[in-house]
Amino acid sequence: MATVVLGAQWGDEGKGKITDVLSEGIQLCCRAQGGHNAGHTIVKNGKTFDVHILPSGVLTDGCVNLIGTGCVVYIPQLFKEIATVEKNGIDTKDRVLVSDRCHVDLDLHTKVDGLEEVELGKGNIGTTGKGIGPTYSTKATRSGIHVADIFNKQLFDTRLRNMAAGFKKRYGDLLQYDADEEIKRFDEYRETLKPYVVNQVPLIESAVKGNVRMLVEGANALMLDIDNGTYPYVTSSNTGLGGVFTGLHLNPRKIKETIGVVKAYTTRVGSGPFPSEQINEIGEKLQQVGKEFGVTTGRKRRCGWLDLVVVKFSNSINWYDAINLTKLDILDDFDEVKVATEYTYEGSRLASFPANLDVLEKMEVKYETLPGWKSKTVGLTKYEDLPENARKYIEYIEKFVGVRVKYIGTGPARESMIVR
Ligand code: 2SA
Ligand code: GDP
Ligand code: MG
Repeated sequence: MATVVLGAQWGDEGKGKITDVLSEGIQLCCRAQGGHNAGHTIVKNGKTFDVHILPSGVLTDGCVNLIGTGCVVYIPQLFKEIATVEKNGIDTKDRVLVSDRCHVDLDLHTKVDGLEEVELGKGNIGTTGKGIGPTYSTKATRSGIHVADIFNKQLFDTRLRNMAAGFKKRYGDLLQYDADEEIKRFDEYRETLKPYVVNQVPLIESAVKGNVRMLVEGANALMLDIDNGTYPYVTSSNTGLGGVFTGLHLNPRKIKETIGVVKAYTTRVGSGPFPSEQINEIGEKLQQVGKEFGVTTGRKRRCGWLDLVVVKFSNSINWYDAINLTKLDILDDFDEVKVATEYTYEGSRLASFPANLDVLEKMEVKYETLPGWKSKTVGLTKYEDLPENARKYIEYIEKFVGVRVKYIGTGPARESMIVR
């Protein structure tokens, strides 16, 4: 049986923390999509770990971690993260697996990512610059490289050179890239990578048939989904429930619980629509108190009130069984808290989150104001111990979205969690 953890907003809701918490007793923790653009912070035994490509179950003894077929992998980052985890005394032997069908994110893709952003100028996406979009692009145009292809030198070298030649035609001298240098590095990876690579199909099939306890960790979040997010200001994979099935081919009837991770306010990194953004002292306070900096790029995250239209929209796509409300403690010192509950455009209420960027720009956002609680919730572990107004806030969310708030985060540490 599998538990699925998915981001319900624009990412950085705290998926890493809940994945780590739930990974106790889990036999297989999987990533289904995305690459090292993700940044998942886990605070365990007083130590802070940031993982980007490794699943967050890597810190849990006995838990095997799979980077699934739907992911794109930048091999140097994989080795770097394994080394960091090992240096902290965590044994990863036989506990990290990479699907041989994952696409390889090359230095070439990183360079192209940068060039695409420069070309977009003011209208840039604000990517993490990790080559994610170009890697998914070459996958879709069938000029990409599988992890499996790494082990056939002639095939790998030819495909890499062809890909580089294609981009060279497109960008000319703007593309400063040395194919020989990257090929040389892969000559070294070929042997070191081998023990990690698996054919995922029989692995997942036997895990499903054997009722192995599985946990799936979503990366990025629903509003960054290539199909359902704020296109084109999205990442290049399916970050919602759909991506779990293409990336991991689980049996859908074996999903025990889908958990939507919802931050108690909203953040976004990169460009694009953000209806409840507060470009004022409220936004600054959320940014500072919430320590909202990108884990991968160090960029300041944009901040605003919780947008329940967004959460409801993401629930319509991901079908959450439960919500993990995170970072409730960051709202401890507000006299009042607002939640966005409705969008109106040209005088009419919009039934759902709109696709059209023009509508998103012109529409009005309506807020409900709730009283703050002005007392510390940091580290609380019992629902009854929360101040009444904090409970009212949670119950308001629950009622609005129609999904039970089962887990509540009250601090970065894994212990700072209320389970209802
Ligand atoms: P990309 O690099 O092609 O995936 O960028 C496309 C958009 O997706 C956003 N994106 C993210 N948003 C939030 N968190 C992410 N991970 C890092 C973190 C981000 C960071 O955990 O903090 O360090 O800046 C992430 N990854 C991609 C990105 O901002 C673009 O809007
Ligand atoms: P992810 O990308 O969804 O895994 O989220 P990130 O790790 O990028 O960002 C979430 C940040 O909030 C991390 O620094 C976490 O340590 C921190 N965090 C998670 N849950 C809580 C919480 O309940 N309270 C506080 N104060 N911090 C939290
Ligand atoms: Mg993150």
